Amino acid sequence: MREGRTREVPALRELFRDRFRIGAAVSTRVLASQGAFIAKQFNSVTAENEMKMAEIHPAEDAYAFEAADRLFQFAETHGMGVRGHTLIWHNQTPDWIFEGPDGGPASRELLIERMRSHIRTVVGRYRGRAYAWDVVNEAVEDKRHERLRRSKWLDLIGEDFLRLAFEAAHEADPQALLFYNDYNETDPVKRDKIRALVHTLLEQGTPIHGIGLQAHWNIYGPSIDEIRQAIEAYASLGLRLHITELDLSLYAFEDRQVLKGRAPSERLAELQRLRYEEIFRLFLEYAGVIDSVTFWGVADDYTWLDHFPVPGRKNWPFLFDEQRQPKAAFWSVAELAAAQENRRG
Ligand code: HAH
Repeated sequence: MREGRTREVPALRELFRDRFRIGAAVSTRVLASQGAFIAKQFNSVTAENEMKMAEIHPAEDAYAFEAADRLFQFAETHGMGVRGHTLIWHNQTPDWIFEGPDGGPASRELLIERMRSHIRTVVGRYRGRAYAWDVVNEAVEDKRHERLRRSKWLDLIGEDFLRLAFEAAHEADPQALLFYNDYNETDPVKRDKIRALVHTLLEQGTPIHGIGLQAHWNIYGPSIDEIRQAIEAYASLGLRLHITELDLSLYAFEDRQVLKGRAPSERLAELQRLRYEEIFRLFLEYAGVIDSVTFWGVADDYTWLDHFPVPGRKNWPFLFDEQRQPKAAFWSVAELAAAQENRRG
């Protein structure tokens, strides 16, 4: 397979059909303008923001389901699955849920009841239609010597907020696969904390079925060896793995240089191609435990990385360029999938 304008562009969803779903994080805006492209390339979608609690449940007695309804509708029209993201998180969560009737913090009982009610309502509405949910997002602390991230969920409910959230989700949709999702998931110290947390949840009989590796990586790291060790560590719990938010930044994490508006240099593009190739080779090797690989966006015209962690730092993290044309990295990944498919016969 060679780069070229005349050659027909294969679909990722077909190339990986027998191995894992290929997903993209989207908004209803992106669906409206790029729907045909997304439906051709991907067979899973995730709402980048529109199903987060602050958006879907802005006030105690108000839900805003329109965007999520449209996402499910789009997915079903095009034979795609939906990964629900996310139920319980410390970010993009509305203040009202943590506030008591007297203006002080909500009591443990009240917060548990609100959490259950949120999960029952959202998961229940799409019962049988989301193949997986990120039930709890990013509850593990990055600092080496602390285990759980401090958050209002932890402060007001205590550690069992995680188990309670998974139980509520399981009740609302017994078919859905329930995930714990986190970033810096290949860092050995955080990896072991994530594994220990999920192990404890399993020991308590919590209905948890998988671990989501966000995979916000860059062209310099993490190494394939670190990624492999994380996959092995999580899979050894007997759980399914989803790659939930893949993007490959062209910068080291907090690099302050800005390649403003210009296309990346050939050197960076080539590094990115090589990284995508080795990463997908590894995913294919672990296709027995990885069920789904979702990119945190569609193409280089829009990515959250343009604003994070360095505001105004344009990034090009995907397999498709700003015109949605396949990049060299796309062709390498496609070639890899096709070659393995041939070998398998
Ligand atoms: C993710 N956090 C979230 O899960 C997702 O919902 C959001 O749209 C973007 C990224 C990642 C993250 C990070 O990589 C570093 C620090 C904080 C959060």
